[in-house]
Amino acid sequence: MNNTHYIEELYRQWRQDPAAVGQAWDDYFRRTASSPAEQPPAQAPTSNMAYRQSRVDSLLWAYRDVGYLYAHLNPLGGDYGPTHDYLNRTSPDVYEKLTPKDFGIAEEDLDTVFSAGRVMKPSPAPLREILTAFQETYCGTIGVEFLHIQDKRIRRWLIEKMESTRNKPVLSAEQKRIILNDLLRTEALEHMLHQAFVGQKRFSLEGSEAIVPGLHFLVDSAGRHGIEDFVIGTTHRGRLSILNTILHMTPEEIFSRFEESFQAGIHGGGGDVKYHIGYETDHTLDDGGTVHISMASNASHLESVDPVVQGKARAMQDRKGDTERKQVVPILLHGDAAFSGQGIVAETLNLSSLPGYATGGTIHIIINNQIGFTTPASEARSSYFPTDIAKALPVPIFHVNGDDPEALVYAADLALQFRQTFARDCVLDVFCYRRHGHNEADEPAFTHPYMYQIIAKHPSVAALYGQRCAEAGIASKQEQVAVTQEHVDSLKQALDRSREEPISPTDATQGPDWAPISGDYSREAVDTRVDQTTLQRIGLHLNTVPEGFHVHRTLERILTRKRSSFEESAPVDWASAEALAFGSLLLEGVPVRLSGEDSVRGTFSQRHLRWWDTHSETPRSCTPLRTLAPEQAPLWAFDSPLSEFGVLGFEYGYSLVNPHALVVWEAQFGDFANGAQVIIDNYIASAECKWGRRSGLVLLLPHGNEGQGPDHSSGRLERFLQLAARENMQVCNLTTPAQYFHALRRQVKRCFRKPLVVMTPKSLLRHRAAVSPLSDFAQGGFQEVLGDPSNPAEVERILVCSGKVYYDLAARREAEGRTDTAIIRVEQLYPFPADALRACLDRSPRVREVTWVQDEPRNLGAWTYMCDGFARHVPEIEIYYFGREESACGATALTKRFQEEQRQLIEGAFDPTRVERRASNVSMHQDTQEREISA
Ligand SMILES: Cc1ncc(C[n+]2csc(CCOP(=O)(O)OP(=O)(O)O)c2C)c(N)n1
Ligand SMILES: [Mg+2]
Repeated sequence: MNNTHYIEELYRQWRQDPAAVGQAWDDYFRRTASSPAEQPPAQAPTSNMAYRQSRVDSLLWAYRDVGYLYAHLNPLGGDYGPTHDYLNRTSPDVYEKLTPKDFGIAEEDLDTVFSAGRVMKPSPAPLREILTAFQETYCGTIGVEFLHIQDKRIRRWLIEKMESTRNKPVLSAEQKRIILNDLLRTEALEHMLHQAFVGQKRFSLEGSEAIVPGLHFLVDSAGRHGIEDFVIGTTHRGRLSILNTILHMTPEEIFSRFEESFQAGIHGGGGDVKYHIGYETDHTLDDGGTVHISMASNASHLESVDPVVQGKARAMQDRKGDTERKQVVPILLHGDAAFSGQGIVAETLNLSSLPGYATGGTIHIIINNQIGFTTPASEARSSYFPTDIAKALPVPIFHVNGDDPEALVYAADLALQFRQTFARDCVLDVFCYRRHGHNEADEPAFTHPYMYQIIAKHPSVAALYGQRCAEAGIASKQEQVAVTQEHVDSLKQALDRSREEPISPTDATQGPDWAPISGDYSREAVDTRVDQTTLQRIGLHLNTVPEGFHVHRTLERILTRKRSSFEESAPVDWASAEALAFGSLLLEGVPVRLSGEDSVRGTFSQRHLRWWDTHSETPRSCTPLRTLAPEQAPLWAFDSPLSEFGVLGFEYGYSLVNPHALVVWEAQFGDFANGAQVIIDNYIASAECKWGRRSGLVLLLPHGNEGQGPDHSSGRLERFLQLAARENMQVCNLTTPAQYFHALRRQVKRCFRKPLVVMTPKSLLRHRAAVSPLSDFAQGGFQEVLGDPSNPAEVERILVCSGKVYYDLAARREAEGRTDTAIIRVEQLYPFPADALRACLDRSPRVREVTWVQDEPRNLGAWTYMCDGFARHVPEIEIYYFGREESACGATALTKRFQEEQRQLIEGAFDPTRVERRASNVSMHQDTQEREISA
């Protein structure tokens, strides 16, 4: 069969069934729409055409698959290791090569006409032309990884977008001038800071300045995409330039921060370094509209702000009712070393599409300067690119040469389109370099002389782009010099002005929602009561299974029991108290958000916020707290992924934006909260002091030495108490359901917000005595200290304790029929309840000493804190310790040993001879001889 016959035959088949001839010929025949014999292609295919087209198809697919390996990504070029093997670990031969020969395509076929697929133009066309098009698309200054995406709709969408544009921007002269101006302006600012504040840390953006026009075009496109808010989280690198160019912080303010010439004592705390500060602005768009841009304050701990930004964005979306999550867009900037090195990145990526945490997609921008402080890429990661971790998600990764700002502008736009279309993250890996050392006092040539020789000779991003613009007639060299001079002059004037009249830091506000609740900590009581009828109504609703719904038999028994106890106004247990707090708040219009590992059911099967129908053949559930009343506030309750750092960071971020919701994070066991220690130390405890950021977040940490071993016994109360200062948060160890109820309600009823850390019970969830009469919910309120009703005239000794040990002590006292010992419970440990304690102790004026009893080992729990607290706040009372000896692991896992320890603890507490009287509240160091119980 000759060529014409071959095509005629295909054409005949196509007329009968277009699908029979394959995509390429289908396209071709559709376009020619008449007999190919009448309009033969320039070069007709030869006899084994179908096979050869399949080889071409394979080669073209390989471009899509691994084209990025051959893209021109590294601005430092071949001299500094070829892009495709810059890790220098393996021979380039291990990667698929994109040569026709490697795909069994003969040299002569370069001029044969083949199909290039549905999208790419020209097609059909000589292979030579097709390959040029693919080379441009996949191996230019953008390399894209997208074939790890399983969803064929996403793949098709990307192919369509990329092949129809050849991954090239179409920018007007005006747009190019904007890019140039951004680069010149950024360079001028960086140089000015360098000269004016020699050696001061600013973490220069030089080498990665393309980030600025990239971000600029991104925020400028807000109107087109219906975006109202961008929430940015960024790193140290280039933050000051970004603050100036994108968030419009004036140079005067930036300079004043370097001079530290403003009034000291921000937020009553020490403030923070300038490259951690948050800021916000209303950015004006071309059409006259505005987009709000906020940058989150962040701790030095790289990437720790990632989940915080997600939480903020989610809360903003919830506040706006942005259910499609298209109006609020998070942008995260990362360093290359941090992105691949910090586990929180993976945790945050994993949140991205979960029902409780999705934000509709984040634009990730990696400033891939090929180094982390002194550590080269080859020692920073085991993956090829720093972004490989993101391939866990079905999202594209665009690697972009940072010397081509137009490519970044294009890729950023595509990323945003992708995000708005698929509600997924998108990753931009900006391949660049770091012109100077890690910071301005750092010498990079100690460790990277070779790299820095290349960098020294490498023209700046602005210089290279300026050259391009000059050649294209966009802006002449002279014009560029004039623009730079203008920037420099205006910066000089700003510097002079800032020296004459320093600008105090104008940190971002927390938003108008905070206005009514921006008071300082106060002990003033708030009304947290709920009338008994409402409580009963809530209680009955929450324990009534809807008609036709079948809950698990065990749950049914529990619900029946609880229902009748509400009917009879019987005492209420812990889980019901929590449900009453949630339910009453929801009815009062306060949204409640609870998340934690297995929190919806409850780790201890105590909560059951959502019921599942055991008879239904398809999953069917109901959440009674959502159906209390039509006008109630929303309940958002989610089982979190198995993450502490990420999820707590998220909930913290959420609480920053929505102070009118009760936002609660629960650890599975309190012990696991230490996986989120960075969020606890560097945000929850210190954000107000550093950045004036307030939060009413609640942490529930199941706590108690109950024989479950070292890692299931402690919410690490001592750590929170050590972090407590200047009324930065509230730390509670509660013992009654009513106290818990009032503490939760108090949290959103006050005119201020402070984080609330609650050590929550485990065995007390089902302890007969750990119940509260319904009247305690309808009357009174939270009490910092629970006194003892014993007859003061009989009291000879006072035990002070906190948490579950109270019930053990009380049971022993009752068993012994003792009336000479009072037991006082400290429910709120911080802020220190000096007045409440004194009021309880003063009931027994004869007793001027107390014994602190705790079930945590001596080095843990509240002992050292209480010892110091008594000395400082209640010096008239001596306090002694009785409890376990110190322990390096916190708790025993051996049941018998635990029981023996516990027996000694409870018996010994009532034996005054066991407690040696020493002035232990004067100094812990003096009383190491003190007798303690020994296990
Ligand atoms: C969790 C954490 N560990 C260590 C540091 C100290 N540190 C600050 S910047 C930096 C290097 C970061 O490298 P990279 O992420 O590539 O960003 P670059 O500075 O290159 O822009 C290190 C180790 C830190 N800030 N946070
Ligand atoms: Mg780096």
